[in-house]
Amino acid sequence: MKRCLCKRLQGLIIKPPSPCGRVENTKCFRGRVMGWIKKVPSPHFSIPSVSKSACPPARGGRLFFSLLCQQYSEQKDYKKAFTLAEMSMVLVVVGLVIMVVFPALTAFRQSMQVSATQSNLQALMRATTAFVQANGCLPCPTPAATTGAGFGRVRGEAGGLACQNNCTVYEGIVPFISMGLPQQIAKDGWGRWITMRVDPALTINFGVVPPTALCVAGDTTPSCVTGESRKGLCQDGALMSKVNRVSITTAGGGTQQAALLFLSHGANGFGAFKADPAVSAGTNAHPAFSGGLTPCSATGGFERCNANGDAAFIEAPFSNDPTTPYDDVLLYVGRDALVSSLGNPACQTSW
Ligand SMILES: [Ca+2]
Ligand SMILES: [Ca+2]
Repeated sequence: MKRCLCKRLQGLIIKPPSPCGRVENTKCFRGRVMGWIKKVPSPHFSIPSVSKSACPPARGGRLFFSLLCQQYSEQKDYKKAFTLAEMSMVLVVVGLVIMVVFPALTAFRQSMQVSATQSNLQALMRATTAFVQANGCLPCPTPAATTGAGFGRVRGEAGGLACQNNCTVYEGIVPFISMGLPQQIAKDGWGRWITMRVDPALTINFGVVPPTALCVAGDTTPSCVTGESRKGLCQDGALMSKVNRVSITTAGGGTQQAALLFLSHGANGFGAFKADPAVSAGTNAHPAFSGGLTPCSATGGFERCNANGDAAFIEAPFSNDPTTPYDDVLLYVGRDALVSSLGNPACQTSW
């Protein structure tokens, strides 16, 4: 209200035919009466000296209101500045807010990344089950060094079959295109490729699930042994190859075998493939670990064990020990659990 009143009053005061402009005219009034009222100018507002001869005649009461308005404006300008004490208090408050909010935001973001990772791992497992049901084999991983149109497809082949009885690699990135998935599902919550490992014996085409006839000469071997009623995934475990069969050892616990494993290398990303279809082959192998990390052994260096390319993996509790950290996230399934998920418990045998 006060400011509005001032503007209106100034509008009445500053009128032609003064030879000065609007602002200069106000300064003229101010300069003329400064001596009359003995008022000391604000140090925050410089008032130029004005010759009384250059100023128009004063207009009584309007001059008084003009001075009030200008002083009010000076006070407003003064209040816009902060003192050192005020700035210190603001900085302290901002610091406290950051101390409280930033850790909470960081924890929330990490929680979301872990949740996204687990969600993607579950989605991959469900998609694999559907792939097996539709094609009769586990999908072979895409070699991490694949480039071009084969990237994201089984065996890294653009025009290949779903089941070709032999994988080019047993460990690689998820063939998300062949599995009908968007690319982001093949990555974890930190944006890195999820590693996929399969049992080679279960990537062989075993046809219909469950089998409906005896194996005969000419059927695919070794998934089908002549005379055997069980084929492929349903084959007698004693007749199946155990070469490169996936095993997972729980730190301080036992070891179990798996048909399939998906592995996120966690927040630190140690060992994650750096696959990129745009780069040349040979540059996408498991990246080197940072120096000083404990080598893979039965007692430590478990993340190295999960990125050394062999079929043995370790599942351990979280650790932020700088020499032997562990934040990997694993999801795996045994053969019997897989065939059960397909609705074929009759396929279960010793394995
Ligand atoms: Ca890790
Ligand atoms: Ca390994």
